[in-house]
Amino acid sequence: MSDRRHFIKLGLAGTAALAAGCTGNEPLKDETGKQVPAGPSDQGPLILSTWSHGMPANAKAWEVLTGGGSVLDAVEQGVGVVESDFTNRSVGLGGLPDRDGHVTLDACIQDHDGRAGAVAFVQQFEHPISIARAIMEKTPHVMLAGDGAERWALENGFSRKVVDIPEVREHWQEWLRTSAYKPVANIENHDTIGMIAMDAAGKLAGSCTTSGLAYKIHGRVGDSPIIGAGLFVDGDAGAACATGVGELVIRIVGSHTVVELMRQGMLPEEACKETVRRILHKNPGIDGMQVGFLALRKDGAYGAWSVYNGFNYALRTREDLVLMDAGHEREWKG
Ligand code: SD4
Repeated sequence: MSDRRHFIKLGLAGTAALAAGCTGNEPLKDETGKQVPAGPSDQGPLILSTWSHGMPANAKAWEVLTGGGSVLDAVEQGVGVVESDFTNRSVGLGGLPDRDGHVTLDACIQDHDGRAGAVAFVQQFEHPISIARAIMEKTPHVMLAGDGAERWALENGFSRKVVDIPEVREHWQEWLRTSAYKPVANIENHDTIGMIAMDAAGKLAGSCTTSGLAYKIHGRVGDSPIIGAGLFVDGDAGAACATGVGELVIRIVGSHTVVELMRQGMLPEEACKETVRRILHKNPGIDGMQVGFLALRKDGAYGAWSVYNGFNYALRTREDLVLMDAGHEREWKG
């Protein structure tokens, strides 16, 4: 299925609808009416991002790529749009805080050749994804965390940004009344952005950025800044990113697993499905915890799969501009 080519023509109506906040496009469907993630695309750049906030992120990444930027520039600046959207409660400084009331951010980036940068547990920076890239390009390390990462960022041209959002504070104060902690990611709209992209020459890159699970223990780091867990890119095989309860993803090094399965010949959707099934096999008791994977094979084939319904992803190619529903293992009934 995923080897077939399905294109949606992006006409003026679609563009206008996108500006108005929706695509106006029908999802890609096969002859039985089933929605299909399709590829490969030999039509030029291809950008995939998790969730509906992937639409504006993809738009920016597309602008960067078609304006002559590199695929690494595209995945950095693409997710940067969502980091700067302070109405977003799961990415960037507008995110929900940890149980002590601090918004702590995680991000990582990786290029075609596997070079990688990551930042974890940082506060008061608008663009953790750009700090991650700077760590990759300017240090001999892959990841910096906490105070040290903040100090390094300040010494390397990044500035603090303090954002106080009354709605977020009230939400946290409300949470404090019970302090009940049950991470039901995505079902509660707590949605990381992961982006994986390919340029016209077939070069891959990926990025991932999040404020992490709401009301986590102060100091907790999820999968999103961990290369191999929240994101993995290997230009020889493909790229993958993850969203959902990070602990479940870290334990099986999820994104790396997806890429390795594609390397062994699986279609992207099959690789995501197999990885989701491995999580369910290892954690039979999970209830309501979402995990989703999004994958791009080196030839442009792509696919996604999640534990529960509700996970969607944004696709941008020359002809496609659409939000797709991922396939899933289980129905979430709320
Ligand atoms: C985390 N994976 O911190 C992130 C949260 C997330 O959709 O992706 N939510 O565990």
